[in-house]
Amino acid sequence: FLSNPEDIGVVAVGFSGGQGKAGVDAGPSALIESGLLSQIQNELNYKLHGDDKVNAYNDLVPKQDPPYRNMKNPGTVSAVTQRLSEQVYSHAKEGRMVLTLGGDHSIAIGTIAGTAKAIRERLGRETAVIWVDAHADINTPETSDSGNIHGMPVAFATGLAKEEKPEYFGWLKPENMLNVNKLVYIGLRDVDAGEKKLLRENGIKAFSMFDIDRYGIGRVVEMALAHIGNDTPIHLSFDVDALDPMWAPSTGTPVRGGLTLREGDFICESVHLTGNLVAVDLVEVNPSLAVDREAEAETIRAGCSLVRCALGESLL
Ligand code: Z70
Ligand code: MN
Ligand code: MN
Ligand code: MN
Repeated sequence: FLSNPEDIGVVAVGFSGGQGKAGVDAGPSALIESGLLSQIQNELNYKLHGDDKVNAYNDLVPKQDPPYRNMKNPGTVSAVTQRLSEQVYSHAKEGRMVLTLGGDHSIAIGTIAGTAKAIRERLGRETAVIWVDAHADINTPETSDSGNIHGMPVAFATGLAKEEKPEYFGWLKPENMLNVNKLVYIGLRDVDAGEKKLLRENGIKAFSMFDIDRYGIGRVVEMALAHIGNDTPIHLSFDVDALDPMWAPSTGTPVRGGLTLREGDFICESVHLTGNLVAVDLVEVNPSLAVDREAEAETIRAGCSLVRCALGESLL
C-alpha cells in the first residue's frame, strides 16, 4: 500500500463557486448525514482524521471578484483551492489516504495540488490521476465558453493553463503539478471542441463511453491502469455525473448515456485493488436539483457506494 491502509483524512468542501448553480455546496453534508463517514469508520474499519465539519471557506471569499481571463469567481476559487491543497497535503504527507467530498469539480485543482506535492516529498514519485467524468474539465480560460472554473481544473492541474498572479492560481508550483502522461479519463461523452483539440495535441489517454461499449468496463479499466503503470500512486477524481442520470440525477450537468452504478463501482473497486490509491474526490452531488426526494436519495446513495467501493467495501 502506498498509504497506510487503515488511516484516512477526510475533507468536506461545501463549495459551489466553480459553476453557477446553487446547492452543490450541500453535497458533503448530504453524504455525511446519510452515514458515509460512520460506514467508513465502523464497517470498513478506517481510522478517520480531520473532522466531519463541512468547510465553507467564507473567510476566503473576496469582497469583489470580477471575471479575469474570462473566469467567473477567479479569486474565490483560487483562494479556496489553495487552502484545500494545504489541507489535503497535510493528510497525505502523514501517509493517510485522503477523501475529499465536494462541492463542484473546481476543487480538484486543490486536491491534486496537495497530493502531487505530498507524494513527491514522501515517496519521490509522480501521482497519476484517474478522472471519471462525463466531461473532460480541461478547458483553459481561453477555450471555455462558460467561464465556469469547474470546466477547467485539469488544465490548471497539468499546467496547460498558466497564470503568474498568485491570487489567480499563480500559487500552483511545479511540485503541485500533474504530468499529462499520468492522466487518464474514463466515461467521457460531453467534450467541447477546444477540449478535444487539447486532448489530441497532448496525447492524453481517454476512454469515452464509446470505448466502454466497445471493450467493456473490465478491459477499459485494465487499459487505463496499464497506461499509468504498475505501482504508481493514484488519485481518483470521480464526478458523479459520470454515472447515467438514471443513477445520479441530482447533479448540475446530467448527460444521458453514462455509466451504470455497477460500472462506476467497478472502477472504484479496481482502483482499490491496486493498493496504490492515495486520494479520492467525489464531487458534483447537488441535492437541491432532484425532481423529488427519491431522486435526491438515489444520487446520494450512489455517491456513498462509489466511495465505499474505492475504500474496499465490496471485495471479499
Ligand atoms: C463545459 C464547460 C462541466 C461539469 C459541466 C462543462 C463542464 N465543458 N463539468 N459539468 N461537472 O463549462 O467548460
Ligand atoms: Mn462532469
Ligand atoms: Mn467534472
Ligand atoms: Mn482493502
